[in-house]
Formats: sequence, C-alpha cells, structure tokens
Amino acid sequence: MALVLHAGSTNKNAYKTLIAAEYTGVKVALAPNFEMGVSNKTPEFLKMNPIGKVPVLETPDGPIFESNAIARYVTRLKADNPLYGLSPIDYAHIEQWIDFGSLEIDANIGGWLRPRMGRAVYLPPAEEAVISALKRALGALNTHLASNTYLVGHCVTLADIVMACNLFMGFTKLMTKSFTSEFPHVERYFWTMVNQPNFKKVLGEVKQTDSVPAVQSAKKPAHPKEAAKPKAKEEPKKEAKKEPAKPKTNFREVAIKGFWEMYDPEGYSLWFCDYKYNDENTVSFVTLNKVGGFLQRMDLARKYAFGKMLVIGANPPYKVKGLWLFRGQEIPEFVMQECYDMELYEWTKVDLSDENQKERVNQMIEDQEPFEGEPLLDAKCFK
Ligand SMILES: N[C@@H](CCC(=O)N[C@@H](CS)C(=O)NCC(=O)O)C(=O)O
Repeated sequence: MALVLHAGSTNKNAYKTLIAAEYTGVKVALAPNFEMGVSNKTPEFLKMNPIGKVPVLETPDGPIFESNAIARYVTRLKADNPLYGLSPIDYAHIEQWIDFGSLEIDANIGGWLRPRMGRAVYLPPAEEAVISALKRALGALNTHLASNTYLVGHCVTLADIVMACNLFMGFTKLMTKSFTSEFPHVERYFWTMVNQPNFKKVLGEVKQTDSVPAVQSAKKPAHPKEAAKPKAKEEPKKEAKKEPAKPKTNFREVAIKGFWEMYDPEGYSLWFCDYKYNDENTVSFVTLNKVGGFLQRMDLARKYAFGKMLVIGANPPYKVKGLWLFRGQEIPEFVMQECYDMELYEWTKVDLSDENQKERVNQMIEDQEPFEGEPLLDAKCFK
C-alpha cells in the first residue's frame, strides 16, 4: 500500500519526498483530488497538521508534517540507505546541506518570490536584501560544487534532493540565465540533478525561467508613482513632489490628450534622457536617491522645464530614463552648466513626426507598466 502524501502535484516540498521515494523504492502516492486552500483547511487535515500547511504524509504510525522530516522518514524506511550517507560525518554533512538548502537558499528564494506573487508586501529594499543573501548562499554553494559533483560523497544523497528541489523554485520562477551564470557550478549541478532519471520521473522536463515575474499590483504597497500633469505652456510651480497615482482609466484620453493640445512645439522642445552608467545602479534606494538628487538640482530650471524620470527593472542594475520638456528648442545652456547630472545622461530630442517616439512620450507621462518590457521601480515627476 502506498503512503499518502497530501499536497498539490506541483509542490516542490512534496517533490523532495517523491524523489526520495523513487530512490528508496517506497511507494508514495499523492492524495487524490487534493485542492490547495480547501483540502488543507478541513478539520481532518488540521488534525494531521495544526498549521494547515502541506505537505503532510500519512503513515501507519500517524501523520508527519514538515517536508524535510517527511523526506527523512521515507529515506530511513530502507536500512543503510545510501541517500543518508555511509558514515557519521557523511550523515552530518547531509544534515548540514539540508539545513543550508532550507535556511539559506529556500528562505531567500521564498522571500523574493512571495511578494512578487502578491503573497506578501513588496518592498524594494527588502527584495534587495533577500537577493543579496541568496547570492551569498549561491556563492558559497558554487565554491563547494567547484570541486564536488554532489554535495556529500560520490553519489546522490538526500541533501542533493532537498537542495535541487529548493533550487527548482529559483530556476523555474526567478533566476534567469543571466542571474545564474554568475554561479556556473550551481548551474551544472542543478541541471545534472534534475536530469537524473529518478528526478525526471517526478519533475519532468525542467525549463529555466526567462524573466522575473512582475510584482502583482494588488498587494503592492503605497509606492506612489506620480501622475504627470501636462504643463506645456504654464509656468511650472514647484520642485519635484509626489502625488498619488491617478487611476489609469481615461488618463490617456484626458491628460495625455490635454498635454498634446496644450503643447506648443515652437516654444518648447521635448527630450529623452538615458542614464549613461546604468551598470552602476545595483542598489535600488541608491538609484532612487540619485534620481531624487537630480530632480532637486534641477530646481534652478523649474521655470523652464517639466520632467518625468523612470527607474526601470525588476532587478538590478536598474535603468534610469526620462522625458523632459524645456522652454526653447535647445536644452537651456545654464542648465547644462549648472546641473552636473546633465552630462551623466544621453540627451535625444524627441522627433514628433515619429509616431513611435510620440507613443514613448505618452508611455513615460503615463508611467506605463511594463515600460519597454520591464516593471517600474519608481516614477518621479518634476514640475
Ligand atoms: N516548512 C514547511 C513549509 C510548508 C509550506 O509553506 N507549505 C505551503 C505550500 S508550499 C502551504 O501549505 N501554504 C498554505 C498556507 O500557508 O496556508 C515544509 O517544508 O513543509
């Protein structure tokens, strides 16, 4: 009789047990008709796991929760299982890597993924902290794997199963090739593991994600991006100031149409700016401060300019791009001379006869997201 594992069929924590069961020759079957959020909230389920989380394994001796504990149990059903190492020191190292995989890898992948899926509050500095902790852990793992095919000894152990299942979430949901290429031994290790026949039976064909999911807006915290107000012929009033985002409905209809109606192409010119050193924008709040500083220094031009600055990207390095309206056909000379930030940007005059450029202006005014295929970290308005 198969042991029954309560979990959805795509749960990476359940994969740990299913793969260990393949290696061990133990029969484990997923509970039929399991429905996440329903089956695990029933009184019967809560008797097996009072926190109501999956996976849970039913055994003849009672239920077990916590995926690592379940995988250990299944592994120990076979005496002298090589998955558990051949000596006390191997055993200790297997436990070491199981803990490392759970606490240093999985916890940070989860801390990165949950806010992006709308399951926790998204805060850019918090995301940076988990990505940086994850990179630190992957760096250490990479160093170990530079001279080891497996985590412990010379064959697959439970440590590899747990580690690969934890990495699975990262590789399939968050860590693009450009992210993982910094850790070539981890890449080699992951692909070797998931292509082992016993892994493949459970995981099927694994494909690396080619993008980081955009933050689900429902739970995005107050992170107001300013709605631009067209000011073509008016005197701009104040320095950069935050306003709550306006609903996008009819924004294009009303505000953007209004902008073009008021825009005086003889008296003003529009310019795109592109930060020349985006590679340096590796820390979100430093990048945001840099843009904030630029807007403050542009205070001297507030009678002559209106601007919109976008900080773009799901991950560092962030791109900084902007749109500026200056009085006259050229960027005023004194702005070029007085505001040193100006030379940090590439300036391109908007060609209004080009519909694509005009559309890009609209998108920048509107804080369109995704912008050029990427989410916005922030949008700042100068007026
Ligand atoms: N440390 C637990 C984590 C279990 C866990 O977080 N399970 C998630 C699904 S992967 C869950 O059941 N969430 C439902 C809930 O939070 O109510 C383990 O490894 O089993």
